[in-house]
Amino acid sequence: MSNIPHEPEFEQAYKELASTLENSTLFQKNPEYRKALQVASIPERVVQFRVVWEDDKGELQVNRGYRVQFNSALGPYKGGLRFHPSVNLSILKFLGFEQIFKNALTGLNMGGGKGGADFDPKGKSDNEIRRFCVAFMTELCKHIGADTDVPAGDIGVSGREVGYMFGQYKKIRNQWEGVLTGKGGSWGGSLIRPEATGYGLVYYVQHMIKYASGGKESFAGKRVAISGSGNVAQYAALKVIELGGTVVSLSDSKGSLVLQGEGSFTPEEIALIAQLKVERKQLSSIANTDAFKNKFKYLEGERPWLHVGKVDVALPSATQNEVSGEEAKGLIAAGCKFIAEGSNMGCTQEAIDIFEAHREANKGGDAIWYAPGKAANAGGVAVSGLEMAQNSARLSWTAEEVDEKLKGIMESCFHNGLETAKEYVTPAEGVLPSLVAGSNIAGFKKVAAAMKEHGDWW
Ligand code: NDP
Ligand code: 8G0
Repeated sequence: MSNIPHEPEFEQAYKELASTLENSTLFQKNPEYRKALQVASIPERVVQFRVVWEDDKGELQVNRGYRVQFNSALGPYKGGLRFHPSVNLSILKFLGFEQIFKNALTGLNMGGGKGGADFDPKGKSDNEIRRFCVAFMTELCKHIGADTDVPAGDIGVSGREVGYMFGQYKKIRNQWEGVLTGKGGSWGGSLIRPEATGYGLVYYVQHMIKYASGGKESFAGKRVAISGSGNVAQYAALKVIELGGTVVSLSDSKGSLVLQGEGSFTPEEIALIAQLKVERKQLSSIANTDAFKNKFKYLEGERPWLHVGKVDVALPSATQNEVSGEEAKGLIAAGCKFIAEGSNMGCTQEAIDIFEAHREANKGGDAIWYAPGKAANAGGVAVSGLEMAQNSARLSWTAEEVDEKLKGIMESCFHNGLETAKEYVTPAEGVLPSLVAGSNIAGFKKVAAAMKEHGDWW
């Protein structure tokens, strides 16, 4: 690429994908795909706008709003909206870029996009959040639609915000349509959508464990370190517990809660944390209560990875670049065998390189296996795709039906990555296939082929 503006997160995501394609036989077999990558790395369209709203004191506030419409080869642009003070074009471009290939891996007809605003929901009243959502959608509604671009939540945007935005879309466009996913259950939302990313992540890791152990092991008895305490982390933790595993950590942007001694986070403790997060509070506010202080250590300003003791599985589920190279080494030293990203780009490139090297270094003993977010966390957007399908058909499936479809999609995400890696990266004897390379190649090939048939490149 030439003349790239300074977009560190986007460059990181681009290089991670491009390097795995370069190091495979893909470009030898299909040299013309280099052109496709060049074209696909520029968004089809980026919408940027101002969002002016009034705070509770009656004062004017202004934020930056965005929607990156990255690729529509496989379907309408699809991807979440993030409200966080760190939001900028580099972050949304990296998220939109990842989304293209992730959505391809789900096997559903969705293109890739991402949006959001540099608005900080923390410290805002419910009324301020509602006014912000209304102001944000007043502009965004001109650029989206059920067959054009279908946003959803992400960090800082939950069902409550999706509701306010849906209402404003409907008022202005005078159309009730499946323009957003993650809607409320009584007005078009799919059952299992709130659970889908966390559950899907654990379903995916079940396949990793089963494959790596030759069918002998499962989550039962495994110690699992999780970061984050939002939507993805909460439901990943609940599913791990349901499957007989032990959850030893959760965290937020201010610090980590780490289990001391035996036991696990319980569903009741996770429910308490979920309520806290609805109120936009920090884990620090419960760390010193009787219910938590004897069982968990609160580590202010720390991520959990170097404090969790012996673990088998690590599930980064908070935000990008939340596992450093040092932390990757620490996790390996602590016995961690499976790392799967609930968050997007949860691992730094240094961490990925270390995990991937150990996949090859440990030929004789237990290998370490890393799953990238674009495969492991695809369950969320997959169920969003199922929500779109239900809205179009004007019907709703039961929780069991959606959960079964989610399990099937996660299984095929896993096997697609695995088999594609075997096909395009010659594996050394006894070495686990690279799920990063396989997932990137599988997602990219599908998108590149559709783009070619549309005349997007030739
Ligand atoms: P939530 O807003 O529900 O939770 C985010 C969690 O991560 C909170 O615990 C938050 O802490 C923490 N966090 C956010 N930003 C930072 C930061 N800069 N540093 C440290 N901690 C941070 O978001 P989700 O659970 O929905 O999203 C988590 C990750 O999963 C994101 O990377 C998202 O893109 C990804 N993802 C989400 C999907 C979904 O369906 N929701 C689907 C696929 C991926 P605090 O409470 O202190 O802000
Ligand atoms: O449902 C969605 O479109 C969605 C929402 C939040 C995150 C993601 C993702 O895949 O990263 C998708």
